[in-house]
Amino acid sequence: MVTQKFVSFKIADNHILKPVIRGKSNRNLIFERIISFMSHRKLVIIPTYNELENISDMVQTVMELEENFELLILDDGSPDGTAALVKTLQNSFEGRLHLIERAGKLGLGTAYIAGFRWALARKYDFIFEMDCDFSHDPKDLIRLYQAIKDRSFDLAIGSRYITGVNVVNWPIGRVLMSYFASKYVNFITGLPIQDATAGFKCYHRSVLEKINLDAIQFIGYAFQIEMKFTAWKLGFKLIEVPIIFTDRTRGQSKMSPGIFKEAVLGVIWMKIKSIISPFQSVKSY
Ligand SMILES: Nc1nc2c(ncn2[C@@H]2O[C@H](COP(=O)(O)OP(=O)(O)OP(=O)(O)O)[C@@H](O)[C@H]2O)c(=O)[nH]1
Ligand SMILES: [Mg+2]
Repeated sequence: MVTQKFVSFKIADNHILKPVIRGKSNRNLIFERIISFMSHRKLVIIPTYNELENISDMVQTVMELEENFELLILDDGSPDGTAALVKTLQNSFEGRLHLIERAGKLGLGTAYIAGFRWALARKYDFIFEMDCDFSHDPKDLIRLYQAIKDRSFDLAIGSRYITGVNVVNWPIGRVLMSYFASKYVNFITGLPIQDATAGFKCYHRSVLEKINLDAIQFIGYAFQIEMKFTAWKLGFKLIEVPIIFTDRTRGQSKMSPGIFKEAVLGVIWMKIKSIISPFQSVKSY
């Protein structure tokens, strides 16, 4: 026999096998658990702006991974024709490669918010954030998923700083800036995460359902901090998974001084806001 706790875990975790019949044998439940893992729907969201040199390899690499990932490319009208190439690739990966096109460059944060809404409306279970420039190794998607698939944690963060400093080919100034940005975030907000600006993540859908996406206000690195801070304040469990981050070898960086300034001031604003009006969750789907 199994405990009540395990039965309720099954009900909460699986959309397809509901309802779970109480009092089943251990063997049946182990079997159902395996089916449950296999039936998890996983969507990787990749925002793109002028990623023509990377997009084809990226799509191919994700599609060939052992886990069954779907991809949502969120392109902001890239002048280099990234979206047109995605449309061509869709013929080879029907049903697994999705595309949202926006008219102009509206920023990383709003692109992800649009992607999260799309994913929630379509009942994906695990929703990933990843860059298109191969700074994040697509193979690590599997490790992020494995870190939270049994639901001991709710949000997995691919972390450059949990085991030393794992950054390849960044100038030392950029590494120091990124490393101390996380220390600054820890100091101001108390967020217990070593890599606060990390943009390689896996959310269980429950996190995105509870966060009031309308209230997320930042678009660059501050967006990444704001999402982690909000999830943590709402009581979700975060885990850092060590990754090696490699600087892009193809295409142009979109990092700008404005993004940096938003992060520095945004962190202080986030902390003040959390004191004067504590976070409220929403159930929007
Ligand atoms: N849709 C959309 N995607 C964006 C925008 N800005 C950046 N991106 C994408 O977001 C991801 C991260 O952007 P990067 O240029 O690599 O920025 P970064 O990772 O902060 O900086 P570097 O690694 O130094 O280049 C990439 O896939 C970009 O194409 C934007 O305004 N809209
Ligand atoms: Mg990058």
